[in-house]
Amino acid sequence: MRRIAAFILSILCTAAWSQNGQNLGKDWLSEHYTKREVMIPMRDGVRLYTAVYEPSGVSVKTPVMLIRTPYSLKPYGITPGSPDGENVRLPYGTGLGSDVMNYVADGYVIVYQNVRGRYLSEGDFENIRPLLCGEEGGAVVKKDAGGNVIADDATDVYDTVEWILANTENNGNVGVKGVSYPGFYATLAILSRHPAIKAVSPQAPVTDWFMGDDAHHNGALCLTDSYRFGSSMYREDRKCPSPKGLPALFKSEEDIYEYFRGRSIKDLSAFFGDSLAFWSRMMEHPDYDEFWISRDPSLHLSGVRPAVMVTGGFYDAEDCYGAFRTYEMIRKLSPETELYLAAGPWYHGGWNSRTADHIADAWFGEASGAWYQDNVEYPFFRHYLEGTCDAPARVNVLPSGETCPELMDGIPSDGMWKTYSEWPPENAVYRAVRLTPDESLDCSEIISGQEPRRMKGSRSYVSDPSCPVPYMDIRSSSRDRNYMAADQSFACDREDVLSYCGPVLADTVHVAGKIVFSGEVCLSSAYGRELDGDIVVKLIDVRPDGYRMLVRGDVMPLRYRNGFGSPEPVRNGKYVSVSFEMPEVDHYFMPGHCLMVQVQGSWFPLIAMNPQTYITNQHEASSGDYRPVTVTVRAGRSSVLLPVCE
Ligand code: PG9
Repeated sequence: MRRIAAFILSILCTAAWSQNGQNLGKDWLSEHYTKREVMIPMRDGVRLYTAVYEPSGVSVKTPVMLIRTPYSLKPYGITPGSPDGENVRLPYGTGLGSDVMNYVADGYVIVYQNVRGRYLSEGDFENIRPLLCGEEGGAVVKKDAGGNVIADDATDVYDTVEWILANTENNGNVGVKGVSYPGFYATLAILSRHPAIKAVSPQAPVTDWFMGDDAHHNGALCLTDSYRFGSSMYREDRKCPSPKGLPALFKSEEDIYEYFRGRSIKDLSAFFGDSLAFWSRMMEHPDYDEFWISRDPSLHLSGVRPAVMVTGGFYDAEDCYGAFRTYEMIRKLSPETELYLAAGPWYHGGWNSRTADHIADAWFGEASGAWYQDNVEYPFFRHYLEGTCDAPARVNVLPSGETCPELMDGIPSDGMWKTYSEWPPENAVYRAVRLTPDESLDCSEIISGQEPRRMKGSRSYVSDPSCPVPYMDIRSSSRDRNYMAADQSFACDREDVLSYCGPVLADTVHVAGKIVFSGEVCLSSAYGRELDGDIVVKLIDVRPDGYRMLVRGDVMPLRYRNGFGSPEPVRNGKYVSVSFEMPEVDHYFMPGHCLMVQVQGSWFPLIAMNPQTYITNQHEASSGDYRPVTVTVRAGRSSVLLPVCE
């Protein structure tokens, strides 16, 4: 019923001029839009390449939708240094993403801009540039001690919005959105504090590359992503503006498991030499220090004036962390903000696909991206930029659940999307599933009537750097995003993976919120007193068809058990306590399924292999430092804490 109402609402909200954003063709675009390419001057004189798509023949002034990106905006119709381009009729290469078509249909001014230092934009690119202009944003032009004008990714937004307001027909209201790295720049748009920016949607935003996005998880290096994709994305060494990007420094079509196995980070770094400055800086900052803290924009999200809709995917292999971190920090630092969350069982950017309906062999019932675009994001921006349409619910979540294609009707009976009053849901209560001295998982806190077990003992595995646990059961030359919901059966057969399986569920167990591991582990080795190791914990949904679906997994280096900025060795043979959080889920463990937990010492080469002997800077470990350790997990005192919705 709710969906029918939402559909009717979306029809009623549609202005006469608009039409279903998805039915726009090249003829319509050519008749209704022109494109011009301009170089917009920033306060320090640097000019940024900007593609401006403007409606023609509209009688009303419409809002602006701004997207800022480090990625290509080809086709580029102007050359470096040339004067601004002429107004040309579409479909000159269009370049309008499918995710803006609802706004195009309503005649918005659509603006795409390359950030400073990328492609035809002038200036120097800096990865996740710290906020330099201060908490008050870009309203005041400031100078540094040397008398140089201070410009950053927030002041660039401020100057760009000033230009747009003065040089296009618009209603004075600006929306900003972006996925991934463009999501980072959407967050910086909030921090520009420009008063015309009324609504912002950071989507899977790059937020903290040490704690959980792209480059590291809890300080453990995401090897394949950083080394492979980073060898192009991290580059900051271009000589001049160009319509072409810088090529990747690392190219290999070899299977990544075999390529990286046995290679120390020191050896891998030697391949780059000084050619990849950001990689070198990462290697010089192995722990959570000012280098990383200064690059987390979420720390500045107080006094947020625009409405904000954070969008994220539970199965996003790149910036799942960034979405929920951004939402959490605005809730904490800026409680007065009109804050929204949209989340679903999506891969990275999956909500922008109108047809995607699964990841790996986990199905989520329908092409949820279409529903999200038309009934969640679109009303959000229209409400705040046009003053029409009711705003969507504050929290819009599509849970994952029964995921066997042939059992699609197993999706939670109370409908697909849930509009909680807050996130995490207020009725979620943490319950422990406890690791036992055998292969069972004690779920007595969750399953009524089951008696808790008295427990002693432990289980052990040998974590051997020469034969690390694969993150996925495939051979591939790149990291496969499907790992986030892949079948973990391959790991069940390994002796260096501890699997704990609970009883078959008679009732649904609904888990919504962060997953927490808390345990006691002991490392022992013949190779020295001071050790280190990674604990990888995976929460798994065992389906009746035998598919062991990963619901959430993450890694925690034991060196950071007492603080990410204060690494400590683990004494050989001594138990230590370790607790860590894993990003939010919303998952229904259906009747007939089982809860499973796996614990292992590597997740390779998604995550770099820990040398397992303690090195002050683990990235400087030589091949001889990589040694096997025996990991013992104490039963009874090691648990996974689940936020169970009662
Ligand atoms: N978040 C993605 C990424 C950026 C930079 C390095 C690695 C990954 C992305 O923006 O696509």
